[in-house]
Amino acid sequence: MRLYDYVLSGSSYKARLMMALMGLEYDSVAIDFYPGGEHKKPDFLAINPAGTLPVLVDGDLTLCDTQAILAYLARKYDTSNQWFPDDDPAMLGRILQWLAFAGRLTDTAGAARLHDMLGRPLDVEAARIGAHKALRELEAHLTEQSMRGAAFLVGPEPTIADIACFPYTALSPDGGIAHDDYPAIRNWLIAIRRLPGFVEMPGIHRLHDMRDEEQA
Ligand SMILES: N[C@@H](CCC(=O)N[C@@H](CS)C(=O)NCC(=O)O)C(=O)O
Repeated sequence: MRLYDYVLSGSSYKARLMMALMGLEYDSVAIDFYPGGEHKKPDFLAINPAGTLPVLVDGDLTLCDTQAILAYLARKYDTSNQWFPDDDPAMLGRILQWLAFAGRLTDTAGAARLHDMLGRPLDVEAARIGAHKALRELEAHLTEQSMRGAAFLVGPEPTIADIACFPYTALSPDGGIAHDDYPAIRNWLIAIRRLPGFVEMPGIHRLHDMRDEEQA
């Protein structure tokens, strides 16, 4: 498999994280998103006319939407049927709902981050208001989940819904959107960072549980 990738892209990181958690090998093709703007140049537009990252190529298949990439990887390569279960219509519906919600996070928190980090023109206050509205919804849902004893978005195990929503939630302080008012979100971010196989990106570090080492 080949992933067209940019190290600071939260969307590309969703695909990298999913493949790491599933133990999948792939080749990364680094695209000079900034400052080169390579994703808007003809060679890349021939691969993805939308000019967005990431793009996954697996044999004859080219996928250009991040959430579609997560769904494909899980259905094709997840032998445990954990990441995108295929036997429960209600769970399918809930997961798809969170994949759509992930798009809202990209368009609000992700956009504010591009504004603050790369100087993208944007009504950044409107983006931050939209991001906080989304995070309040996420906080309320995760609070209910934790009362049910579920650490993740749709149940006790993580699914592609968590992977889709994780990066732009975790990175939102880069766009001026703090996590202070969202304790359930902070716990969820920790639960994901604790998953076996978790990989970092700049701005999202692995959770190093020092207590065991300190006691040793
Ligand atoms: N709906 C797309 C959006 C992905 C997206 O926004 N990717 C960003 C990088 S994180 C991008 O390529 N944006 C193009 C740009 O801002 O020029 C998806 O989920 O795949």
